[in-house]
Amino acid sequence: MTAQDPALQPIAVKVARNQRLTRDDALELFNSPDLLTLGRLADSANRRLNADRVHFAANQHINPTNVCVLRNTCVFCSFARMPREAGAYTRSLEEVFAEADAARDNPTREFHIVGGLHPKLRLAYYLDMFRGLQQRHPGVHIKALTAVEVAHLARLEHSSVRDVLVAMREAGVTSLPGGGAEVFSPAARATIADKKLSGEEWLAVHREAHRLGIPSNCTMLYGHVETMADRVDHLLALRALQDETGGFLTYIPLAYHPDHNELGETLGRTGTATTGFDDLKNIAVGRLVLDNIPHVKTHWPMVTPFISQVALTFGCDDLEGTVVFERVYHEAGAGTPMWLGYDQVVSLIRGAGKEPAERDSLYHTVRTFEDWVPAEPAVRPQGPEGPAFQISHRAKARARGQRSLPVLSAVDGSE
Ligand code: V47
Repeated sequence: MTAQDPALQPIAVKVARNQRLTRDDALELFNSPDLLTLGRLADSANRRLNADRVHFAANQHINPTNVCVLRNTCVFCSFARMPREAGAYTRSLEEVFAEADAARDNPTREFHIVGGLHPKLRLAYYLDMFRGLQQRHPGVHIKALTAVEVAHLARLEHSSVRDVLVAMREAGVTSLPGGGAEVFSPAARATIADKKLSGEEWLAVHREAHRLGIPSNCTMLYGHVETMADRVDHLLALRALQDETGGFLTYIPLAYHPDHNELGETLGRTGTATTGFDDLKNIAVGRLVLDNIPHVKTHWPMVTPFISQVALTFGCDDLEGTVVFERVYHEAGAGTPMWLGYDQVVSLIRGAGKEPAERDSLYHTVRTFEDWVPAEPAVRPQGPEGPAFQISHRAKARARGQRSLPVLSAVDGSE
């Protein structure tokens, strides 16, 4: 393969030979403007691992609380609230179970449960939630609590991370989501998430989970104050832990959204998100550097379904699923729908010339689509003006003023 950017030529040779890339190689990749070569290299690396198959999960997001002790120090986050701040909420277990009952009308196979670091919600609340969900929805996997939440619960309980993880596993948790990693660079972390657990501590929680047989995902938040070297060192730290444990299932680059948060205002970036160019580059470089992580996932709520579809030929083999309902990025100004229909996800994957495969949280294939006929014709997912976009403009305007959770009109029908 000939690279247009000559600096990529030696890397192309290594990729063809399936050789590990160095720190300098990874820097060249991030610094190169030759996006199509990056895409072709990452596509060939992905094909070696996953052929034409693209997985997706029929999943439901549950955010039990947005109250977070890091509200004032994680300046990139638009989701968190102080306990008495307008828009703060904490769900009772009955409310969580009622929300999860929506799963009965959807082909849900995964609950994705993350929230704030509540100062008073104890481990027992979460364990009762997991047990209750398992009892009510025995076929649905539970992917729950970021490393940050696990470490917070261990502190609240005067317990160890290991004991919290064991209790979570016994209550039905099958894997950990990859959030909270942000970017490990101490300098960038001091700017965007000063009081959050350090990169080393984040890695230590995942190491412990992997030792206990709990697989996990990993992420990197990009597009804020991080340097290219920060991105590379973050990926190398993930790769090193994967060499040690083999416990990461998928890597998900997360595109920073600057609306309704202090960092966006400080940077003067309100209303502008990452570029499609950088979104695709992060997918491609992630695939090339993380040679030991089996999957790379594109998170369409952040980068749009259109970029996610293109990402499938830039090294990505997993398209974030139905995502009923996404709140964290929509609080930060994401203009994407709050969910996609099952058939829309399958159509997006098919439309990229790939073979869709529905999976569970652990990447077991649960359905393939050789003889599939869409229930509805393939549709272009609607943007802010369409009915699939469920945050009303009135609610959004309110949220802008007072950081309150936008109303989900499909849920409460109030707007
Ligand atoms: O850690 C918060 C990010 C993460 C913003 O494991 C923001 O399958 C952009 O854990 N702009 C939580 N990002 C989300 C998460 C996740 C998401 C998708 C898939 C998986 C998985 C896990 O959301 C946080 C942070 O990195 N985040 N605020 C923002 N303004």
